[in-house]
Amino acid sequence: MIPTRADFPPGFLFGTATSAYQIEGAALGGAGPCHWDSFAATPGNVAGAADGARACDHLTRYEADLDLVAGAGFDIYRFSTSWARVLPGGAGAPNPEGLDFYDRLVDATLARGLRPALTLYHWELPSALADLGGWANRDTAHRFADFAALMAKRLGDRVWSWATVNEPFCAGWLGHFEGVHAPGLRDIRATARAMHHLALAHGLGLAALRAAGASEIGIVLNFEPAFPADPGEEARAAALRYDAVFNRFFLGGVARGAYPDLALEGLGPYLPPGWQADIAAISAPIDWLGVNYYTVKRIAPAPGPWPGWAERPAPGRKTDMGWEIAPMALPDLLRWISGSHTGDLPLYVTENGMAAPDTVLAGANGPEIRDEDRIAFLAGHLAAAREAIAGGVPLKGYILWSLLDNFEWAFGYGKRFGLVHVDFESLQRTPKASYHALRRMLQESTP
Ligand code: IFM
Repeated sequence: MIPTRADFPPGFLFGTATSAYQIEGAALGGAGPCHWDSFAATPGNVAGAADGARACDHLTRYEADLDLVAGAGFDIYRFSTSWARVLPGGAGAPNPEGLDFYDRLVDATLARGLRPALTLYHWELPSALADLGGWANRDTAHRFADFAALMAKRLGDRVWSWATVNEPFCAGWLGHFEGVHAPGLRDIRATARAMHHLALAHGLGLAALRAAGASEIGIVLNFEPAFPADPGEEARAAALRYDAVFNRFFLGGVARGAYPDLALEGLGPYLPPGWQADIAAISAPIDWLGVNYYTVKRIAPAPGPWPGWAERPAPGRKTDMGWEIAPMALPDLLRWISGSHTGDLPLYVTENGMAAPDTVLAGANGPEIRDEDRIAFLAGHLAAAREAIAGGVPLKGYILWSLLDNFEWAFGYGKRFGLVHVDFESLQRTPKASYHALRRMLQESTP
């Protein structure tokens, strides 16, 4: 059973999240090209040769989509702003249509009594900056700070909270080391530089937001607790390396002013000269930390050069992504983050949810999606959040991924994370059973 609001401390906030490229329609509204457009246009990169050109057409349907957020009784709407929509050339002249869109979106969010939680960068790097080396080029971090200042100037009087970067691990490591995200590189030197410059972008963006008078500024990091796949020493060492790169690189930089030694073992030789001088900006105080949590990993050693790890198949129940369902690891993760890195800093679960096959049934009053598996997933994770709070973690809110089925990056449109089903032919939205279950839970009492 899903816990009720009354099971959480007074003032605890609930929200749902989306991101620009995944829902807006990147070809609409005068947006410039971004590196996800060209990654998707390259054969073999995205399932079904899909792209974000139309996505959910949120650009024109945002009012109805916000009605769904408010209709469920959420407190927060977490969304991101497309850098390429606002600055089609990455820098220079803004696209007035793009700025106007985010202006209207924030106003429409507020008009429904929702708190707008804005993430500046959720991966759509303008192609003009990608052409100059993208995140491997230090200058990109400075251009990001300019973008942050522009957005704060325009929206700073109304946005409730700001996140600089979403999941820099994905943009840095998956995009430059594993090649499964834009820009699709497999190069350790580019990886080290991209990871550091993403951290620097956070630091410079944070300073730019503060200088523009914005408040409630944080960063959103993703975490995957890593367990050795067998009892051997080599598996233990491989899991520790995975943990250092995935879970502790950005957290260490931001919260402790230090990248972990186990990550520096591999990445250190390729970091840009003088990187240490950037650590002060990277570790400047933030107001909250966002924790994205989906799963855990079972790690085995692998032959070959650093990092020498391999993921083993998940045991037990899995989501449609093949991700192990592990709510029981969430309380320990949150306790570890606050206990060892962030102390009293407010934490938010900024993403949690599952992809499910979601069969559409013909109900008496129209299509129905009985996603009982998603309801069970959410119930388990909300119970885990309660356990963390009871254990003293300063967890202040819980945001579900995602409002809508959307463009799931390299998986195209085949993996459905939404509380609301989207028919990608007609673009019709249909709230799933999980949406209705949450609506009942959220409306039982108000914060
Ligand atoms: O869809 C993504 C999102 O863009 C970032 N966090 C994880 C989600 C599910 O894979």
